[in-house]
Amino acid sequence: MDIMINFNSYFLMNAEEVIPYVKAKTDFFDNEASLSCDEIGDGNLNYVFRVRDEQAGKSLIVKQAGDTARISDEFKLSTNRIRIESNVLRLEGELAPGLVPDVYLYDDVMNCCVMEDLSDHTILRTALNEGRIFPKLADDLTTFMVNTLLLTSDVVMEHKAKKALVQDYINPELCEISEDLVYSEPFTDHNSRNDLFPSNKDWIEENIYGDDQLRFEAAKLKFAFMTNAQALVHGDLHSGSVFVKEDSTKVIDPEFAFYGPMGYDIGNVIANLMFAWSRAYVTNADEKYSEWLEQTITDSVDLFSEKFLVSWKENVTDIMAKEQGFDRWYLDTVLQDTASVTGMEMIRRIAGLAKVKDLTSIATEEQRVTAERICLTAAKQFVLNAAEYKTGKQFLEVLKNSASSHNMR
Ligand code: SR1
Ligand code: MG
Repeated sequence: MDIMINFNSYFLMNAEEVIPYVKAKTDFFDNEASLSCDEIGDGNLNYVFRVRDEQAGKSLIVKQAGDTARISDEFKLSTNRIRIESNVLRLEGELAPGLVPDVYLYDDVMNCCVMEDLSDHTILRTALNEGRIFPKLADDLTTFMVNTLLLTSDVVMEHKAKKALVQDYINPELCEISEDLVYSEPFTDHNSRNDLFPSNKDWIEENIYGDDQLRFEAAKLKFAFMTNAQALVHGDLHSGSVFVKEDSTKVIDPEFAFYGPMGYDIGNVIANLMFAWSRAYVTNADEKYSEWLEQTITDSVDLFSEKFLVSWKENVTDIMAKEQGFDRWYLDTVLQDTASVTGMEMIRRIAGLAKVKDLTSIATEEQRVTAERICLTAAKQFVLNAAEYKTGKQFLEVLKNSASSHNMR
């Protein structure tokens, strides 16, 4: 029996309450449908419910934001992030059709986004940890990134319209999380929140906290992240923010979106593929899978560059951006940022608070120690020599050279 609730003022819902909510706020299901609901969220910030009408074979997702992060009450967060997520998903759906879920409703009272259920897809990180191959992944992700990044930048958009978007997507609290967790704490542990694998603690203290040059580069990158309002970035494009199935890729969770450096998204994609590769390397995964991962890493860089230059020709409007050679110069700066962020993301997921299962679920201590050191050694190269890496092959070489230097085979 449905419970009677008024949804005119905000409260955090449980699964039972989500059913009448969906009936009151959408006409997605038949009035008489018998619905079931489960909380399925495993992210760090929000509550995610799947509502199903089993008989009709229909389902949708309700995502609700609380005013603290799910991972810890320490993070006080405005529920404005769900507005950002809903609106950015809609915009990304226009710029990159078919590559994000459909949004059915944004509710600014209950701070909910009601959207398409993608339960026929799997979270990319889970699928990668199972050694599964997705032939379209690099193609889809590079299309998503070129379209959402270049088309929201000053070189394409009318400048006042772009500035209006910058204003619309000011996202101070979620940016602060990245400023702290990506750009500060992994180098200083000043908040004592870093969670180091005990067998790598001394190594990290010596090679990360103890590397003055690395810390100096990280400081420069922090302020570039905070001030370079280049494009509307997704802001958290790791492999937990991508749903996949054989012939489909969907990018989800753009609640960290803001105007920042394009390389922030591309670097996140590359770093998270590199976690998967490192896991595959130390666990002696199937060769076909490792080869596909290597191809996906190189393609993610090279297809991005190719598509970026094609889209530039078709879409750039700014008069000075049309100067000869400016496209390649601009792309090179994006690739440099990509290398830096690849390194920063790899460092923060090992030396910081928020971890990735690719590494934490490695079963043996020796394999995990090695995988973490492979990533960290490569990461330092990316941060310290970011301007050197312009092709997918060069990106991959850094990782493979690092693996050879920590050879455990
Ligand atoms: C407190 S949130 C921790 C991390 O989870 C999100 O997905 C972001 O990556 C953030 O840094
Ligand atoms: Mg997320």
